[in-house]
Amino acid sequence: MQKPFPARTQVAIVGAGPAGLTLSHLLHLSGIDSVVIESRSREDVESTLRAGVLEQGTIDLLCAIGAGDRMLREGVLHHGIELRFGGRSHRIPLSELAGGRAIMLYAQHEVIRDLVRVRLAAGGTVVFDATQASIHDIDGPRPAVRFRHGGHEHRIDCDFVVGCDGFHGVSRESVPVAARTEYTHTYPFAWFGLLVNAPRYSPELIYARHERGFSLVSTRSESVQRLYLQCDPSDAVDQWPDERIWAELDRRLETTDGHGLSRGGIFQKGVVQMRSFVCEPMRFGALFLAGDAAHIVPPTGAKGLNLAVADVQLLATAFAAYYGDDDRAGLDTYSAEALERVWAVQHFSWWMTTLLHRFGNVDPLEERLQRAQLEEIVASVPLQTSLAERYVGRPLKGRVPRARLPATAIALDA
Ligand code: RFL
Ligand code: PHB
Repeated sequence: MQKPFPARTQVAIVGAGPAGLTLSHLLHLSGIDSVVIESRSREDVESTLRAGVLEQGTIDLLCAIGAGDRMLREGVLHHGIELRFGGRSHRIPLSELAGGRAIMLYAQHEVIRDLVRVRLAAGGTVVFDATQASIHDIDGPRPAVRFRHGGHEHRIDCDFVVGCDGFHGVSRESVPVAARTEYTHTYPFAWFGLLVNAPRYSPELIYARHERGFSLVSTRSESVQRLYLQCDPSDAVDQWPDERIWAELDRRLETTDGHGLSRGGIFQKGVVQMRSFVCEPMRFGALFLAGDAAHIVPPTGAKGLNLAVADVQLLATAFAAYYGDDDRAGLDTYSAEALERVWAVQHFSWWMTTLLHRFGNVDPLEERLQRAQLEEIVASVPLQTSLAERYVGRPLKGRVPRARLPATAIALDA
């Protein structure tokens, strides 16, 4: 049953993805009211398959705000990744090179389920099935969000609106075209993603570069595995019958010692487009943008969700200073500070993508250069350290209003 929602709140948040839900809970822990307005149903939001890799900063934040218990029980901490090319695998020891920091394999929809549960248990208001949201008066005295719910029109007045409604949401479009600059790049390839009923293929993620294209071996649990392979952006799911998928993965993941993937039952298939996108600035008047609403990265670096969480932690800290101490500085610098991380992560995601994928009509020179770069990385501790530090992610900026003590990689591992 939908909880009745107020006619006024301090911060109206559009979108109940990782950004919107985390922000709402961070604000609650600082004593700030918010309402989250979500166009889809709770069931839909809690079952959409997307990310799998959480950075150390995201792990710590989820634990600190009281949304990490199930993740600690069911997620799996990883301390390294494999780069595979030329028929050989090379381990990058992430934790060893990045000061003990690690990554967690835990599905995004499980993070969402945990955040929704924590929000509702704390008395938070998340309005699911709220359609036709529109944002009003963001450069005037009465900012508001309007939407339809239960057959009626509603309006929630607020001090600020935060657009956490993803790449296709309404928030970014509410900023006048002349007031924003958008940078975009669409890659000439996509990922074909699948879920397979099979035991774990590998103790750590495998990022494989091959003349036939990129592939990635990831995991969801002991019995469900997540695999991706580079495909054409125009490919339809039915162009990839199971036999073609397995044959392609066998070739792309082949090692000189003949290690192959055991066949499992494929129960989910989908094509993921690859794009780099940034909208600047991330604030216009009373409207702030966070997460995919402001930026998109190709998934090779496993960064989108983590970047969304980094944005909202920064923003929640700024709201806490504003409401607690009447200090506007954090709100005024939010866009510039967030964009600094955004561009660094954009660069890493683009770099990982260009390092590992096959581009259109392969230029033999480019292919040799790609191989040379990979060989250099696996032979150089400083280059691996740079990769490891960027892969596990920088510490998050801002204060976390703690619901409980954060778990560190070291404590988690004990
Ligand atoms: P989301 O998750 O898109 O949530 C936006 C929410 O807003 C709602 N919405 C609206 N609500 C009200 N009114 C409207 N007009 C609305 N329009 C939209 C939507 O229904 C939705 O619930 O954005 P957010 O919160 O910024 O989070 C971003 C992440 O979801 C995204 O960056 C990641 O999934 C990216 N990503 C990965 N990120 C990682 O950090 N690690 C990974 O391992 C990783 N793997 C991936 C990924 C994304 C993938 N795909 C499918 C693009 C793997 C894949 C395959
Ligand atoms: C995933 O498990 O879905 C996953 C892992 C690593 C990536 C992207 C996605 O780089």
